[in-house]
Amino acid sequence: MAHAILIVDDDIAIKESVEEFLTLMAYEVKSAENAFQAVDILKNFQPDIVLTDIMMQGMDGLELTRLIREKYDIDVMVMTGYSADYSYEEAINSGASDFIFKPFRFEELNLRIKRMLREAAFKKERDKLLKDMKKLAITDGLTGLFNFRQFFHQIKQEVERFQRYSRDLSLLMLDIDFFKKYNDTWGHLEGDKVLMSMGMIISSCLRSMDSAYRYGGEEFAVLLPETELEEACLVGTRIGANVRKAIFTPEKGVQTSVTVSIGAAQIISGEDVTSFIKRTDKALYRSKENGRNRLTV
Ligand code: GH3
Ligand code: MG
Ligand code: MG
Ligand code: MG
Repeated sequence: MAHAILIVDDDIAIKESVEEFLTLMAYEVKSAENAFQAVDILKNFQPDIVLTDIMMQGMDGLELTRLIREKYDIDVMVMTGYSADYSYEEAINSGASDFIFKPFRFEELNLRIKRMLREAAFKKERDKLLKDMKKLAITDGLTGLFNFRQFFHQIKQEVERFQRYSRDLSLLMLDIDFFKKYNDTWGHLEGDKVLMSMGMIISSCLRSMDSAYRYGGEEFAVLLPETELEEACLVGTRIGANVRKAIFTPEKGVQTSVTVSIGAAQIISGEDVTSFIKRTDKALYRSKENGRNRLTV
């Protein structure tokens, strides 16, 4: 798709000649005779680049540049005559990406535009990569839940909130029952499918503030901010019931299911992250001891 450029210049001769040249270079071109007109056009049309004159009646090009950079992710190149008082520094400080002196050769303008487009594409790719990597760093690859690292990051923050503002905080720890046997019977890959489903089941039971983590191999944690123990137990019970209901088909003709043991706890005053986790883990251990497939506080 053609890149789009908006030209803003109150000198009609310049505006038209630049417009003609850039159209010839296969850009999609629009033009405005002043900054107000440009602002109006930008409401419905966002080009890749705005090429603006500086000295214009009413609103000058630097003000227009600031306005564009505030509102849109559009690169701006400013054009100005040698005799004008505006400096390169002023233009850059206003948010312009580049600066060109009039009169310029079209060849130079085109090279500068191409460089801006290249840099914009590179920046876009870099930003996306950074965003993907940030997500990857906190996500468990198998279940799509948050990972162990993120669990500690988040629980530390929540416990701090509790210590400072006494906000309620509850925690669930879950461990699949006899999962080693499931793997031994149906194979590790089938076990992985159960873990993936666990991710979906747990997520589907959460409220908007809650967050779920793969704590370890087949162990999960759910953080429930602003939640008292009783409410946390309801969430946990719902997860346990939905796990029981899920049907797995590890082999043709075979239908099976799994159960999960859950420990629940609400943070109490004076407790730190470690003891809060330990206490929840103990509740989970009691669920295991008392026959599994249950929730214990
Ligand atoms: P229980 O918890 O009821 O006491 O019994 P269990 O058999 O589940 O015991 P435990 O929690 O100690 O077992 C963990 C098992 O989970 C061991 C391993 O085979 C399995 N496991 C851990 N991580 C993964 C994984 O990423 N994929 C698969 N398929 N299995 C895993
Ligand atoms: Mg002018
Ligand atoms: Mg385990
Ligand atoms: Mg287990």
